[in-house]
Amino acid sequence: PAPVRLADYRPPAWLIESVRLTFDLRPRGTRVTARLALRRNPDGDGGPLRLDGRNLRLVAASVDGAPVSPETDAEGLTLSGTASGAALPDAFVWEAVTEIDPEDNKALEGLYLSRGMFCTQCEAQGFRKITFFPDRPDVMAMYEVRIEADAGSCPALLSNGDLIESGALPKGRHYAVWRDPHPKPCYLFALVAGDLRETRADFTTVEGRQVRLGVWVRPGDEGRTAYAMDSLIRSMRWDERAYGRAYDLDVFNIVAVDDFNMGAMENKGLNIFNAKYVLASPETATDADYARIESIVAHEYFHNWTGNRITCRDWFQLCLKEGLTVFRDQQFTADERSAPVKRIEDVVTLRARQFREDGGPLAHPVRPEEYIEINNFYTATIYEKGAEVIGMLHTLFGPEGYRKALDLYFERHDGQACAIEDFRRCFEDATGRDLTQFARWWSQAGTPEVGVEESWQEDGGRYALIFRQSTPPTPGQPDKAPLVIPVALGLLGANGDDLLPEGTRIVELTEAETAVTFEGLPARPVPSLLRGFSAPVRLIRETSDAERAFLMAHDSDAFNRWEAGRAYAVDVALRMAGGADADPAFLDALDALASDESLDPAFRALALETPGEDELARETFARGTPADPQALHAARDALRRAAAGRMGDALERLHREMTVPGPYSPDAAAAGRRALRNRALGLLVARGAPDDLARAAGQFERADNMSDAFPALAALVHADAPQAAAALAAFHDRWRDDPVVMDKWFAVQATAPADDALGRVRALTEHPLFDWLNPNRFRSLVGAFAAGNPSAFHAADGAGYAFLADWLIRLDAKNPQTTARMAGAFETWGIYDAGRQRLIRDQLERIAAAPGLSRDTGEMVSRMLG
Ligand code: HT7
Ligand code: ZN
Repeated sequence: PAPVRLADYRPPAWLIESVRLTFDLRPRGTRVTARLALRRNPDGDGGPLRLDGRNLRLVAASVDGAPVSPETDAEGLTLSGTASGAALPDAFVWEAVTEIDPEDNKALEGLYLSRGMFCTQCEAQGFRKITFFPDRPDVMAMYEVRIEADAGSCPALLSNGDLIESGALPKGRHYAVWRDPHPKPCYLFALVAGDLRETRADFTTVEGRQVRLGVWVRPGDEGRTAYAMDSLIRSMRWDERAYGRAYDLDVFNIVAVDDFNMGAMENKGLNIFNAKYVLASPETATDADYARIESIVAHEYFHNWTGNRITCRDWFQLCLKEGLTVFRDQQFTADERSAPVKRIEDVVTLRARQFREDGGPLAHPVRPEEYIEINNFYTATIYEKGAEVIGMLHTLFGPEGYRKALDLYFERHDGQACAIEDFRRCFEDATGRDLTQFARWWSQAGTPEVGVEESWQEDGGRYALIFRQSTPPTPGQPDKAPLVIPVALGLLGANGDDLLPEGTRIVELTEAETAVTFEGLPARPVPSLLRGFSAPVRLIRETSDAERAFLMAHDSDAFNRWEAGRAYAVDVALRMAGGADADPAFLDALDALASDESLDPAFRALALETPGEDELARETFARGTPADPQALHAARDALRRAAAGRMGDALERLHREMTVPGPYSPDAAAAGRRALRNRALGLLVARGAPDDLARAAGQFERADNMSDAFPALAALVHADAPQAAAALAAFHDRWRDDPVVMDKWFAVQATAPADDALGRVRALTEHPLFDWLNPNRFRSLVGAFAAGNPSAFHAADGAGYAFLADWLIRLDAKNPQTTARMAGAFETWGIYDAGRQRLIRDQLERIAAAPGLSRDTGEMVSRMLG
């Protein structure tokens, strides 16, 4: 298929004033009547009416009431004139009846059935699977939606906006009519119909609007909605306070759905969520689950202004809504919980997902310039690097400058479909600064590298830092230009005090080489660079173990304190993979940090986290050697054993003392204590003495909440402890009817690095609860194995690769979106030895040759093959 290009953007030929949809819902033959009031766009090209449509059966069509027979093809229809052969008038009413089959829709795009519940997913281009329509985000219209369904199986009928009418119909059916007064693109349309129970709350906005909030779930799940509702209310208040943005409808509904390709969807007034990101109770959800629910609820709510009120002109502008909204949800979590802990977590994710993507064959700019399938561009680069770009604007202009620019953006562009240039201009107009060079962050792919050299002259206390930036070539972009890189830095004296009067200074790198000089320092300082990870770059600097230990102990910037420990841990693990012993000085420094009671337990838990095998593999490659997954796995294990051996007493104490009295609460302080306690448990189990295993088994047995139970189960299973089988059986027996919890059961086994790991995973694919058409379940087994069990997935005989490829080929025929996303497990093929590279490429070629391969997976595979 030919790519769609940003350079080819043209305004729509036709605009839509209003949309009236009627759904006659039936599992096997839903009829959709669409009435569109169309008007020629004076800025358009004057062409015929082209409507997108896929997998639709056109039953009838008319123009101003007169039947027409437009030409249809696989991608839609074209209407050149009226039934009488006359040219189309400049404004007319198009009406079409189409028939679709929700039950057969396993791609989960458009209208589909999820365990008897009708549900839609229209972003990015799912609306064209519901009716013929100009399916592009710059066509915005007001919607009125009438839903008719069986009253017994579908008592709840929901759509966007406000409910204006409902009632009974003959033959046990009923109807509801919803009207959304805000013009929106069709990707924000939503409909849900099913047997759902509502948890209600009332919210009064700062502007005095009374809003009815609802969280809708399956009967039986009502007891698990409280945290999502609480998160929603806190998000609404926060957006009023932090951005001056209030909610704008009388209803806001969230619905939990079992079958869902992604996390959640911000449809106007009717957010649809993967059930996994709504449902939580102390017994079923871990602290990490609670935190994830909070941030996803916030993210989707924040889209109401950044995405819905101001939307994207075209899909190349996706980062305009996603990067900005991720940045906003990160700010929210930082405010609600701990800012340094949140920053560390975000950087861990950024490196694990985005740096990985940026360093491989799937690298692309934050604003891509072409795509074959837009669903393949809901990536870490668009989301996470997109958020980093906004974060750098926040750093460069400070909170006041940032807020002024955002206020201007909302004022100037409310109700519009915008491009990155519109957003950038708001910053330029609000601050007076030209952002031409900064804009390269949106157009240039790849992770910039910043090399640092130092010089020191005793005489005059003169210290200089020379920064050299470069960005490696990426597919389609061999040459890169210098970026604007804000580097937050501090200088530490011998006793650990900050030497700069302002503590942290922001230095802007704009050239390939930038020198910064400091005068009058009492002694050679220790630099603390890129504080708070002020830019998404790889910092490259010769440093010593002693300096890292010093920063771990003294840096006033919490992020860099953690960063020094992480970089030191990576070095030690890689030296161990090369045959060295664990460095005792590192273990001492780690012990000191983990035992420092002046520090937040959540921070200490992060400091105790061992770098992952994928991180170690990519770092090995960055240092010039192909990664050996089994050697890295062994080295990581050895490091954990050594840490547990050295820190045993401290870890036992942490495990004993970091308990949380009273009933379970998901608040950040309690979660932080549990995180530290569980980190200690994990290391103790790595030590592997019978007492250590018994400690984990005891925690599992006594646990009255999932945050205690699951880490204990994971420790036992991953250590292949004798107690693991009984614990897995008990967990299975208790939770077999609960899909969200059972996903954990599959995932914990899929990620266990046993010798026969693949055999165990294969056996689990035969388990009666392995429903491969459910994306959560598929991800929890096949996806978790490929992404979370590196030593088994990268087995030298290639069996792990063949297993994944088999499943991707099978799933692709049903659900291309989830398949294409998971194919990214192969994206790091270039960091391994020639043998593994060959084996991976063989599987990619096998997938590419599969008959009927989807456009989604085809694009991913061909980009990976290069
Ligand atoms: N804007 C949404 C992204 C999305 C999506 C969600 C569910 C299923 C398919 C989807 N395609 C795109 C989610 C978000 O970023 O908030
Ligand atoms: Zn989003």
